[in-house]
Amino acid sequence: MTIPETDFDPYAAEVLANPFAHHDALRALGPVFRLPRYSCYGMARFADVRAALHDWETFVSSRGVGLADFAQEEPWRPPSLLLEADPPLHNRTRGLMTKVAALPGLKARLPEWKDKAADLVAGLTGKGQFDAVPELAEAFPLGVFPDMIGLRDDGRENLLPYAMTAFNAFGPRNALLAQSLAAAGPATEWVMQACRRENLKGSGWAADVYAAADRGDCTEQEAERLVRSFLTAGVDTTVNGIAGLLYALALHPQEWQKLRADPSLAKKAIEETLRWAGIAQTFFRTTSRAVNIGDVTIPQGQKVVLFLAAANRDPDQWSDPDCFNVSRNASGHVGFGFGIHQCLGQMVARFEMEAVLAALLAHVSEIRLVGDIRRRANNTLFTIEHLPVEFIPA
Ligand code: OVM
Repeated sequence: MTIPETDFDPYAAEVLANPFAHHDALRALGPVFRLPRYSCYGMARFADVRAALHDWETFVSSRGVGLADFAQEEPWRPPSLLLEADPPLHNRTRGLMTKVAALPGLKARLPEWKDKAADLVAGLTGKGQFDAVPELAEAFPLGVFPDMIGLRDDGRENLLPYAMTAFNAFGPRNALLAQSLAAAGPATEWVMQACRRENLKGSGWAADVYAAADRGDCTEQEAERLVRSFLTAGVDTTVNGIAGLLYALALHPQEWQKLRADPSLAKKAIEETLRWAGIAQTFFRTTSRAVNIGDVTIPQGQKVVLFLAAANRDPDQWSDPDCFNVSRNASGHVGFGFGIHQCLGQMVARFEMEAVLAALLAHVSEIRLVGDIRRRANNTLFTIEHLPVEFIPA
């Protein structure tokens, strides 16, 4: 059978502004389709996206998890030793980083994070209208994450522009990428320098990575690049997780009141946000061999774009998938990916969202959307740049 083709452009401005409007059509094409515009294949159904993420031997990461094929073109930065690596290298780096980011150390920080979130939210409650992106969604992660890493104090404003570039770089070489590369040159250089042992604090996750190098689990150069993974993946993603949570709750006042009436739904509400918000829209894999999907074949050496956000709203997997429902069991979503590359920092993201949500439940009775949200176009992330709200005191 011939593979369905579509002239759909995932990176058209109008699509980046509202990707969900196009996902029904993508899922309807079949388990796999071709996007001749980008000389790649795509999958948008939950079962197929999940199966591809699971099969890391066929759908490899070492040729890049964006459109660029590292076997054909030079990556924009030295490849990540985690994200853009396959076993056996990936097993070693992932094992080391999993220990650094282990749950007990993270749990120990939660009380302090909750205090910090409560202070921030209390300061914003009853003060009238404000932009919840800079004042909360950015302020909170920037207030806790760089300190946990042990990052230098000066220059932290470079983290967000750098991350925007990194996520744009998973897409095509379009105007968005060109603009962010041009704008973020110094930010990228700052991040590279900030990852060096001599520029980091003596304690924190970065110091723990260098301790692994001292034990011989990785080289000094590898440690530097692994610290870079924390800084690339850990900031903009959680900013948009928190922004997505605030937006979802502001947009669905009845869901917010359900949560207030039963705060034990908090964890479910966070998982539902991760499913519904579509923060990481897409990631790619490259086929290491020809692979049959149903009655069609993807040849070897092909880029495949996995529409994670479409999978997370597949009606064959989720009932009433576009509906944000805090009492839904959203576990099993692929918002953090799936399989051996599933987000290493997912518990950091959940704990940050939990701290913010607990603060909202303690201080706020109503989250009022008082204007239009604005998004910042990005080739991978579905971002919120401006979220005008008012917090009514409890
Ligand atoms: C990395 C990394 C990991 C996950 C996401 C990501 C830019 C980067 O290892 O550099 O997004």
